Amino acid sequence: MVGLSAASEGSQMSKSEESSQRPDTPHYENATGGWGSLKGVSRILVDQKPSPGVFHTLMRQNKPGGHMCTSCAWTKPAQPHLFEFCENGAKATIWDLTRDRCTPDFFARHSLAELRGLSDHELEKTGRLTHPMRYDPSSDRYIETTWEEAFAGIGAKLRELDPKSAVFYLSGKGSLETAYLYALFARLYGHNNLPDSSNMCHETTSVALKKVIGIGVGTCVLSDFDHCDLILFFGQNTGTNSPRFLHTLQTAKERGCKMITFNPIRERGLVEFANPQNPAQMTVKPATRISDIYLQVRPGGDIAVLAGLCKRVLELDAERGGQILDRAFIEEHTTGLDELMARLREVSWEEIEKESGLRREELNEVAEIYATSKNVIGIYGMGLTQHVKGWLNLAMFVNLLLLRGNIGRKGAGISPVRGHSNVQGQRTVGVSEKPENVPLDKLAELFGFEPPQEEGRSTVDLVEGLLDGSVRGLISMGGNLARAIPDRARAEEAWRNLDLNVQVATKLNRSHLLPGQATWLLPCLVRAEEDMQAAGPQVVTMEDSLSMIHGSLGKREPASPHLKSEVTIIAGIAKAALPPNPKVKWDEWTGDYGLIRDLIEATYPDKFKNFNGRLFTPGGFHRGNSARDREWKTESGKAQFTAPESLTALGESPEGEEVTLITLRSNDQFNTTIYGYSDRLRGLSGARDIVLINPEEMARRGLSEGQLVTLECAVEDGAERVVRGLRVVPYDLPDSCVAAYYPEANPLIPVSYHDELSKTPAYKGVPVRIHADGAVR
Ligand SMILES: Nc1nc2c(c(=O)[nH]1)N[C@H]1C(S)=C(S)[C@@H](COP(=O)(O)OP(=O)(O)OC[C@H]3O[C@@H](n4cnc5c(=O)[nH]c(N)nc54)[C@H](O)[C@@H]3O)O[C@H]1N2
Ligand SMILES: Nc1nc2c(c(=O)[nH]1)N[C@H]1C(S)=C(S)[C@@H](COP(=O)(O)OP(=O)(O)OC[C@H]3O[C@@H](n4cnc5c(=O)[nH]c(N)nc54)[C@H](O)[C@@H]3O)O[C@H]1N2
Ligand SMILES: [Mo]
Repeated sequence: MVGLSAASEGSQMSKSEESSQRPDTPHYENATGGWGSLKGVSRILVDQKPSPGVFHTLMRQNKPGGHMCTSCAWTKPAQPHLFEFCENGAKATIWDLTRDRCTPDFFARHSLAELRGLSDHELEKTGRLTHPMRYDPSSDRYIETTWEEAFAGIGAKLRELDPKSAVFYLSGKGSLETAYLYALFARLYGHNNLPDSSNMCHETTSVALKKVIGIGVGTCVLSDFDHCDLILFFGQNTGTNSPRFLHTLQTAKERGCKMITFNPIRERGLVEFANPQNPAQMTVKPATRISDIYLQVRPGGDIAVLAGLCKRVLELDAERGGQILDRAFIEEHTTGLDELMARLREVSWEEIEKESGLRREELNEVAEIYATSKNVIGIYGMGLTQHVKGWLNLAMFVNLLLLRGNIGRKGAGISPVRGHSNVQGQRTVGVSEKPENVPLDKLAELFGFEPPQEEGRSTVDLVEGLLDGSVRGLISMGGNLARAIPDRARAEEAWRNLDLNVQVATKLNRSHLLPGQATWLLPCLVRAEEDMQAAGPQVVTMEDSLSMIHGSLGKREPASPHLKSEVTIIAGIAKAALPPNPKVKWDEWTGDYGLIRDLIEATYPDKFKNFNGRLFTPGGFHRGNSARDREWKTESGKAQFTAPESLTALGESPEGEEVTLITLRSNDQFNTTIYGYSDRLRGLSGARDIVLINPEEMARRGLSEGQLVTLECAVEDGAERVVRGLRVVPYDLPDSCVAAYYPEANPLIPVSYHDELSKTPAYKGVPVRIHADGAVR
């Protein structure tokens, strides 16, 4: 049952916060962090019964010489806290180290048809996968196999396929060593079909920031947060998705830095935070207020917000004798300001108010603060990237920062908060469908072959290829594509037509239950586990959100003696699929990952100088950032202002009966891994098949609390997209929008509905209609 959370710990919410939250809708009364986060961890400990020593393992998490958390990509500080892990990081590690096992015996007892009846939560709760398995169509079961058989079988199938019809997906947890070898394998085999989870996430960042500032990643480092006096925060839910970042925000706030947030939902972590590691804050001291101003922008309304802010900053500059813009910076480093100014003159405040859902006075107040702040950092997440004009959201954000020279100096910059723990790094070392982002000539020289030159498939292209039958083979290194992709219900049948489906995973998920002609399910180590190879225990590396590279050393005994590392699985398949090449030394490389790092250094000498010598640098080592140094690797050689062609990021604004759907993560999930059914920080618990709507919108549509409804996608392209049986929950959201959980709502997202430039699916802005259950078609 969905209900208000019955949290009983003393509420530390200030009066002003109480009055700005709709009192009649579910919400969390306590500060983020605090006792609630400790309870969240205890619950998962009871549920997963991890093997002994888990506390000792957690104490090594995110510390130099320890292992890096597999949850989010937030940076790991040089001086870690005593506990450098958060509620969700602890959940992720405990989930990996469960004592439950999903064994050959389990598979002997259950057909895949039966297993398809289990929920995402139940599937992963069966425990860690223990043996390599092959699908047997005659019994509809996975049966135990050997690694030798699996490698030989997969290699033989790959040799039969046209390389261009195969796709090698990588979910963002794989290490730099895994990513480098995987990308090399793909290119030796003959394609650039290398999507990773970034294609569903921050690909908008990779493309749009590259276009306007010449580099596809953020420009800030951790010390910038010690010098900023304003943080502008768009569409990122820190309390749930990168909780350790709250410590950074708290420190900045306590130093006097201001923070202004734009988000359709009042996310608790962005309202206030009590540090669970601070005994005083856990008992008597008030929680830290995080956002000074919190504006509930309409979904897709950020372009209008940023246009309004830029417009007002330009007006202020005119009113105050040219004192507001950083003219020297603009002159030397940028291009396109005149076009932007001309466009903004045409844009009316009425349009800005309509698209953003915010009042002119509210935006004027923010513009005044921005115009008088010295150093400003811009933060964003999926709320900006997952839209049809996501790229323009980012270009507009950059416009605002460029006006006052807030990129490329201490205490300022643009800082996307990345998702998976190494998703950014995978792109850095060559996992990309875009060959222009990869030094193919270097690869040719190092390994004596001709790398394929044509653009490969993104995740959206993969889904389209599944639907039209042009994708014949898939290797999925981690992840759960069958749930994470748009149009997942339409794609579900298509998985069965694949000639080859190879899934490398730690726990059972839906993607493993949709076998093709030949299907293998291969179990791998997790990061906290020891990876023993010929040269001894191996270190792997990852790059965090702030472009810092860290070594990670697992010490736990593996969940099963039959597990292999991702690196050795890639090498095993590659050896079986490819003709021998004296320059390609799979066995040597897998014996000592230091040799793979030497190859990474040889391929990317500027970013990875002395890679092996810097593995455990406290806080990681920075791989360099041209925009931070005010070197603009754009087409014009300058930072680019962009004149907005549209004031909404939505593909279609909702009309008549339609509303905009945003899809959300709860505090009790990591993407498609559902730990449980509590969304504590939103005051929701017990169910995920819900739809959130504001009380006035409910009244206008004659909907009542608890009523079952069907959502139907309003994009007209001949395909039916519906999700039935969602329970209506009144919630504090702007008008004309609804929210539902990801991945449950993914059948509603058309695969064609993606960011125009980067093809990131528009998971935060799809027009839908609401029908009383049974009323649709
Ligand atoms: N515990 C946990 N941690 C995670 C993950 C997880 O699932 N669970 N996932 C990881 C991954 S892969 C990623 S990419 C990140 C995702 O982390 P985030 O970037 O935080 O992504 P979301 O939670 O999808 O959505 C972020 C926020 O966008 C807001 N929003 C929606 N539409 C709009 C809009 O149009 N404008 C604005 N301004 N805001 C909007 C939503 O209300 C929500 O608060 O987190 C990573 N960390
Ligand atoms: N509607 C909607 N859809 C979305 C989003 C959204 O906001 N809304 N967000 C999108 C985003 S940002 C992302 S990143 C994608 C996520 O998409 P994916 O990265 O494809 O999905 P995950 O849920 O992270 O993958 C979970 C599975 O990974 C496997 N796994 C876990 N750890 C490891 C490991 O170390 N190695 C290997 N080989 N396997 C491992 C486990 O078996 C687990 O079941 O979803 C996207 N889909
Ligand atoms: Mo992501």
